[in-house]
Amino acid sequence: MTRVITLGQFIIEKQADFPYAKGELSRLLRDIGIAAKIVNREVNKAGLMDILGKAGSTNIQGEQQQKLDLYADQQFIAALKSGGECCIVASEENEHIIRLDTDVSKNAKYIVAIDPLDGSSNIDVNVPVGTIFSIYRRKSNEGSPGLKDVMQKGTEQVAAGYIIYGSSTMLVYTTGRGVNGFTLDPSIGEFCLSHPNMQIPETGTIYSINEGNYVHFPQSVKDYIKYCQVEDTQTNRPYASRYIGSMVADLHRNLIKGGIFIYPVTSRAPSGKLRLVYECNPMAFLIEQAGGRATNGHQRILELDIHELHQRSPIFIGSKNMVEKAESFNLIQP
Ligand code: AHM
Ligand code: MG
Repeated sequence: MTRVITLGQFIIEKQADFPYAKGELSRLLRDIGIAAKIVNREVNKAGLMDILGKAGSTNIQGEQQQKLDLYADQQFIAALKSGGECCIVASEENEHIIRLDTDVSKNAKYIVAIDPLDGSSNIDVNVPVGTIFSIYRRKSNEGSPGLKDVMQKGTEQVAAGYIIYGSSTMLVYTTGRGVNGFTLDPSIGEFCLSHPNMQIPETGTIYSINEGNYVHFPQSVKDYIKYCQVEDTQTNRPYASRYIGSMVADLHRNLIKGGIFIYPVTSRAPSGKLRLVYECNPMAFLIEQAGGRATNGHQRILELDIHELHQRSPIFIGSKNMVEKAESFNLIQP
């Protein structure tokens, strides 16, 4: 009989990879897994519940929040607070960092950046949404931790991952030693290892970009799209165009099947749309760990300087060969 490995067991077993670790990171990942199950329960019920719909408030990005955004935000923050391993949470839904100053958490070693419910505009049409998380080690040993602890380059991440609330719910994460995926078995309420050592194909046949914005794209991006659409049997072109509009779902598919996901600068979004801290860095870390590549067109996402918490960046991410090809199109320097 095949042995089922739960997320909890896997985390404990992998702790041996970090000989000096005291288990804090493992507990932090476990806390995220627990909050994910609670959020999953609510997302699954979304069609049934009065909770569905706009909360009426507007987040820092000027976008209207849905009630489930707020719910997910609260659940993750509460889980991190009670877990005691995280001293600061930066959330896409909150303008400022949140200091967790309980007696245990204020001395904790880790910082968590989170997009609690990415793609939430898709909830009311039953399209997959996701949570994206990123974990950093606190830099300041003395005094209270602050913004500088959060604004570390993506290369400093110690772990990152996402949860996809889709036709099944999965948690996929990396601690810098490969990528592993776990599927939630609702009958036992556990995430079970289903996708060990995930590798993104070096090349693929899918390109994912919101082509509705075509007129707003720089010429270089238009040229790359044209390249994807031209017939060429050697490179399996034309590629298939697949765009869900939910970054986690689009990247999850491309991670498994091979492909490129692009959110470029546009004339309406001159810095791109996606946020470096909450979306680009964690996904870049994970995709690189799976053998892929992530750039802003010129520079590795993980090496970009962070000037402000909610900073945006263009992104070209996915199969290594496809991202390299896109970069050869003389993309606009952001
Ligand atoms: P959100 O964080 O407000 O949910 O926005 C992020 C989402 C991503 O999941 C997705 O890739 C992108 O926005 C889609 O944007 P667009 O509708 O402009 O294509
Ligand atoms: Mg988001």
